[in-house]
Amino acid sequence: MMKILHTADLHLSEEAPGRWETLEELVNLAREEEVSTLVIAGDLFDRESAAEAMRPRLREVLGGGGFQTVILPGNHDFKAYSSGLYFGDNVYVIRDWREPVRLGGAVFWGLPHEDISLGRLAGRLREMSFLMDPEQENFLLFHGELLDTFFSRQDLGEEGEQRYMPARLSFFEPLPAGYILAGHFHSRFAAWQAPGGILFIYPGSPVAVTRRETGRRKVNLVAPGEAPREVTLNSFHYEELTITLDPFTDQDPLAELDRILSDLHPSAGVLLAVEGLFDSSAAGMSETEMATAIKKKTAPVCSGEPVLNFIDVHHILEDDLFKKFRAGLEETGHPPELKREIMEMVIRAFKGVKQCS
Ligand SMILES: [Mn+2]
Repeated sequence: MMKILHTADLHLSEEAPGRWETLEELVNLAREEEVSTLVIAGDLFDRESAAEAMRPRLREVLGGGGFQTVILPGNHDFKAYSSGLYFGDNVYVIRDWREPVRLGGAVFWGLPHEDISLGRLAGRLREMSFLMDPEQENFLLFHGELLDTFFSRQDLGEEGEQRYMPARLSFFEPLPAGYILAGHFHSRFAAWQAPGGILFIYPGSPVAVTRRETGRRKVNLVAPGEAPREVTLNSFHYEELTITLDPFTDQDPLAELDRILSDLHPSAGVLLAVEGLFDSSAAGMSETEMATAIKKKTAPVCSGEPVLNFIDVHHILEDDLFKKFRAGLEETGHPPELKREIMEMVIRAFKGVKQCS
């Protein structure tokens, strides 16, 4: 079997230079791993105009790689391939489901963009199974929604409410193919065994396109005699980070923030939220000063403004009635965690009373 690097949903766009860098990272990886084929299972471009602008550079990057590239048109970029444009030497576009790309010993089939219903797709795959030679090494490139496994629309990119090429795992059963190399599902690397033993793999987007694409991005490496392997990339991705301030510990919230930020991957775009309770007297800074300090510290790594939900409760902590209650609570034999939970509850109750009065 040949060695294949499989990705999808790069959504190349002139406005997002990080995605082009990711293409270069993928090409370098393909070279290092000495793969024979790079498979791009749909949505290489965010839209047609990106293909128009980037095609010359693309020819250079893909053409000089020492491997072949097979591209499947997806729902975002199918128009870019309609007029026989030249994408480079060793770059093949699947334009018809009846006409596979044959490279070395492998046969790459695909379902290019089409508005097709669930029922018609099942029939189409059955027809395709008759065209495939079981003696050959068949791969199917698929860009669409796998209905059995979708947890939410959030797992796609920016797709609105429309279903794109919906399929069920059982539809692939008749195909004499080893792998379905898929795209359209952005959120993460995911693989399933379809009935009949065929492996269906979504590599997830190799670079974050929407804020829902959190965590390091992956690409799929299919090598002879091995299970498909997810390889982690260094590309741009979002990281959700929630910090809960706690007025009952001695830790300095800003030092804690420094520690967390230093552990982040350099390509992460942080989606930060700060919540919890805060004692401005102990910290020696007001709520506004704390908010400003957090914003300043996180500005270089944050994608957008942080969500700041923390509140200063120093006036409650210094209230005589609260102090009395706290002393009483300390004397109970409750475990520390329960004590804290009770204390927080009481602070929130005090806050309510103060706000009403
Ligand atoms: Mn798509």
